[in-house]
Amino acid sequence: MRKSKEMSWILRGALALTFALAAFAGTGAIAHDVTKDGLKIVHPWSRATPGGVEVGVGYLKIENKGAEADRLTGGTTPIAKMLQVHQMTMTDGVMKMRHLKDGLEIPAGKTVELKPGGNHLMLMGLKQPIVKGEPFKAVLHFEKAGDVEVTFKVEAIGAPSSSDDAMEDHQHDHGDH
Ligand SMILES: [Cu+2]
Repeated sequence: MRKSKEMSWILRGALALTFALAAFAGTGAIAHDVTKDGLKIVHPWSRATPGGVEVGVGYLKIENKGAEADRLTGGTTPIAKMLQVHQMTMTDGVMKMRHLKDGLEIPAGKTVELKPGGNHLMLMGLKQPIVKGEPFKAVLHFEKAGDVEVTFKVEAIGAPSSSDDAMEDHQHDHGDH
């Protein structure tokens, strides 16, 4: 009798754990693509920052399915003082970044990718560290489409890439970039 009662508690425990894991997996895979006025913002992601660092990065893909070009001019986020669009260029082996004050063109029918080693969003004056696994919100400003609210998924410090698919999430903690 006593033994079967124990068994039933173990089963209940296992069942509760299964549900908890299912719920966790549900929130872990962030389906956070946003579409507005023909612009599709695909998988915004960022990297965790070491303590004391005041800048962070943001990457995403923008698909312009509309008939007109638009421009990504910048944005805002509660976690930093500024969110700017930066261009990355390589001149004689020296990497330089430049604030694109007039924004980045998103041509009609084209996909523009902001990615490591290329154009990116720069968060300046971080008010708090960016923490792996803790998404943050931001509003992107487009010349024509206006404000678009997005959520950035946060990968490890130095992560070279990111994926929406939890099964393909590998650990990249070696910090080279
Ligand atoms: Cu930058």
